[in-house]
Amino acid sequence: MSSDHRQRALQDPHRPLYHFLPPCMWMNDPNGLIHWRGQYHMFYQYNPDRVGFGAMRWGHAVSDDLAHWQHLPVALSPTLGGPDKDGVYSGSAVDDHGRPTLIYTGISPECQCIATSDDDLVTWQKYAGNPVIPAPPAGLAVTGFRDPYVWREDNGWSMVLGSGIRGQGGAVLLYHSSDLTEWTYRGPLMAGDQESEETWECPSLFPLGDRHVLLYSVFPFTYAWVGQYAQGSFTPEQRVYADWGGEFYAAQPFQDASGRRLLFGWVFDRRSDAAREQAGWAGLMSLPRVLTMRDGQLGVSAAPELASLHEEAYEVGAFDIGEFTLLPEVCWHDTQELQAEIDLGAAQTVSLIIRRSPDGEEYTELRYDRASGQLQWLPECSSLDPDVERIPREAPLTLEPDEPLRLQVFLDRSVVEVFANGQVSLTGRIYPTRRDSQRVAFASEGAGARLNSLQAWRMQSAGVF
Ligand code: DQQ
Repeated sequence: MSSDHRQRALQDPHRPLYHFLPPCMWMNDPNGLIHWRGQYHMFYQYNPDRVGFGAMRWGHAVSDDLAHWQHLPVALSPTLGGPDKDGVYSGSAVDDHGRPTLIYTGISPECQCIATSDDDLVTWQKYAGNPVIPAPPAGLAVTGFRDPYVWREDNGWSMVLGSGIRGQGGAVLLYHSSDLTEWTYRGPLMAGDQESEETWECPSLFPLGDRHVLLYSVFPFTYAWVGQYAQGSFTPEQRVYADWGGEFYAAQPFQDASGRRLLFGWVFDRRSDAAREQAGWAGLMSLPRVLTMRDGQLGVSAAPELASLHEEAYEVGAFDIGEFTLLPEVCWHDTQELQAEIDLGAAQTVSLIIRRSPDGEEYTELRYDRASGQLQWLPECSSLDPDVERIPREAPLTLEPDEPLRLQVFLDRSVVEVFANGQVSLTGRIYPTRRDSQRVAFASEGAGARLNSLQAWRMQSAGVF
């Protein structure tokens, strides 16, 4: 980690303030998420050598409230001559009868390893018998073999591994163990249908309400199968995105002491390699989300603890939205949470417009389209920088006849996270070039859309800037 990069990162106007990220350089996947003795521990893929991928370490941070974070020393680094000599890739954490244990992938070749800690997760000892799973099952032609996610089951441990079977498609492999060191292959839990041979990365399986959810990632999306799981067999019912934006990847769930199923994902960048190097950093962690299951539908909302980041509050009274209303200049920031409740009336579309320059040269639009029932992310005009990728996305959002549209929008400089009606989330990146691209506006097509309320808070730093 160089002080040049750190200086550049500190000066970058696009670097978020209340999302978790390392001081500079590169991060990707969340790893080993665990709620341990009242504190949230987050590990993550980290490369302090360059603003790009490389010999990966596990960075480490801790939080009392999921909102404010503190950096801890790097937890795992490659060991010369060891099975992880070329990188410590993604994995998970478990509480093994009071002993914190990490399960992760070593590479070249891919194999699974474990490490334990005796001092509340700060220093880690790699198991002398690593790798605990040295190679893929005999006779299985795999495209990948990584990212162990482990949970307690049947007086022992189950593991899903990200894989793909040649000629067949991406796959999730299931293993079982009684002691975390001896593992037995149980078969593919799920395999693709030749849609693509790409490895299904970072899988996880967990119960939620009366269903199970199987998550996996194929760049750039994290997918979620909702289905039923019993005795080592998963019956899929419906596949959705874990987040409907295009920059949320390798998401990992975990359960906290209250029983909530929380989710973090890696939010990656949409600017060029040269721009990242110049900025001194790339990659950040999403805000924590709470997953829910309602009538077989996966739901998501922002963790309520994020309210502890609120600073100054602002409120805008109700008004009829009309064709276009630019709100007065007063209170808009690039680090802000907005909560809007909108009655659609007879309108066909209604839009919340953020990060708008006064003359409308730059802006980002979030539009609900009633006919298609889609919440649309429209970043085409979000930046005047021609090198920034701007990809529209949409999320299905079903509103009951009198149900208002409820948007919770987190702006953190280049990061936007949107949560709608407890149903969907949509994460996106924007890189406005103008300092005055701060304004908020509403627009609608058709009659009768009304803003019932708009609350906004300036957000304080997560403590890791
Ligand atoms: N990133 C990790 C892999 C995983 C991929 C390495 C997903 O273990 O498959 O950083 O982003």
